[in-house]
Amino acid sequence: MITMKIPQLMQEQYREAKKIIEESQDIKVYSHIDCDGICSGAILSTILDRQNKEHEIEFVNLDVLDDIELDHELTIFSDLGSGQNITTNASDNQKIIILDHHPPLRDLDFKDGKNYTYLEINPIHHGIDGSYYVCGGGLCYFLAKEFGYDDLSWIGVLSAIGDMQNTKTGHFEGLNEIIQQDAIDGGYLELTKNDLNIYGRNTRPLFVALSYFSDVNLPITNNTNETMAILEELGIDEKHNRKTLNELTDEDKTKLFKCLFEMISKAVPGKYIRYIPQLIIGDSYTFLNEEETSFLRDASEFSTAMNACGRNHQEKVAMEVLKGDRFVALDELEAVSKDHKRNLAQAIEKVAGSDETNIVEMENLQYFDGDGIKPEIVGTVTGMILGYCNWKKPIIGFTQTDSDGLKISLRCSRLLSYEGIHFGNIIREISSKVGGSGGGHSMACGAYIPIERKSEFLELFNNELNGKISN
Ligand SMILES: [Mn+2]
Repeated sequence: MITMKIPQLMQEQYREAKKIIEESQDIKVYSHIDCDGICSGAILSTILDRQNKEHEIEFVNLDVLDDIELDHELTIFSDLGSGQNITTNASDNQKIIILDHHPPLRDLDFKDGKNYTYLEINPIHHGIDGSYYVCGGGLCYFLAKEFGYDDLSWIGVLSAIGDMQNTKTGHFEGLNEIIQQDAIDGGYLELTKNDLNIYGRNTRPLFVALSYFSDVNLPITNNTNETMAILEELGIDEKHNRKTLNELTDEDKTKLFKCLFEMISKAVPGKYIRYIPQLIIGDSYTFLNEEETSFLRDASEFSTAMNACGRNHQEKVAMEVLKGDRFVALDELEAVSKDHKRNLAQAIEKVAGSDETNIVEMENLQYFDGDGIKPEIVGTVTGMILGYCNWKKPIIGFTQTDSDGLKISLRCSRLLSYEGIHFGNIIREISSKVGGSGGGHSMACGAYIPIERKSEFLELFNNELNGKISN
């Protein structure tokens, strides 16, 4: 049941945004480089196409936005802008629209004495949580809906998956529920409640998919011999037909659930047992307009491909796929994803492949030096390294940026975040103490700091976690 509605004031903002767009000719869109930002850009671009509006889209990192020059009649910022000083160079008669779900710098009634149009749509201004209730793509979808383009709802769903809006409960809440319902009603989305939640349901053989389980170190983690043995034992894939999760009957799924539940119960301290169902059960999302065996069919896999493009500066390829190109752009997307996977595998091999361990364990955390790993992929690599180390502690990856700074990525088992540790907040605090900046989600976050303050950062971080990590 849908319990949240778009607040009236926010709805009025959408009407205003529609009017501003209709009255503008020369339009520029800035959007973020991740899945959410790419979905946002694709929705906006589709609206503008359908309205016959000339427009330019640029996918950017947050750091290029501060004091940005505005060269167009209307500049739209999506999935970013609320937290950056984008108004510094705004001149009279220019127009700005922001659709962002990150903490805003400016109030709802922001005015700076100049005479330009400023419209910021941010759920936080309306008391709506921007981490779990709506993200950038969702905000853009509601604008599309204002124009009557409900058919873009599925992209709103994809953005929310990419933004991990459902991680706390395994399903969508708040305004995300409205988007999900629109996509179901339109026939674009099939929602399977409380499905087995294992990544790669359409494209990975189950014995491979299971081996990537890394929230807890299990006998099956990174061990396909073990996963094959288990599937055989359960009678799910006795002949090694390389079944995918999607091909399993409900009965088989129940068997597998029980098996995983038991296995995890044996591996975790008692206090975590109540969180186990959340680790393996969640709603799954199928895009009905995609081919059955395509990696675009499952929302999680689709979002991975979007992120792969972002990490490799191919956001436009991703956007064209979202806008409907299933030929040229889709081929390019597959090539980007393939390259991306190879780069990740090489990086993992470098960190976790050899006998000598590159992972250094401190009292409350562990880290590795990812020298040579591109800053764009160090986060993904860090997440994958989790399967090779102590899951009870967060893992931190370091790599150097082009500008001689240090990029930090942190990942941890979802169990740590279910227990209430918010690493995004902790990393924001600690990185600012050493002259950097950071933030993010409770279990996936990052920061940039000056390179010479690395050991200080580690020391402070380790101390901050005293009493919070069980050894
Ligand atoms: Mn976002």
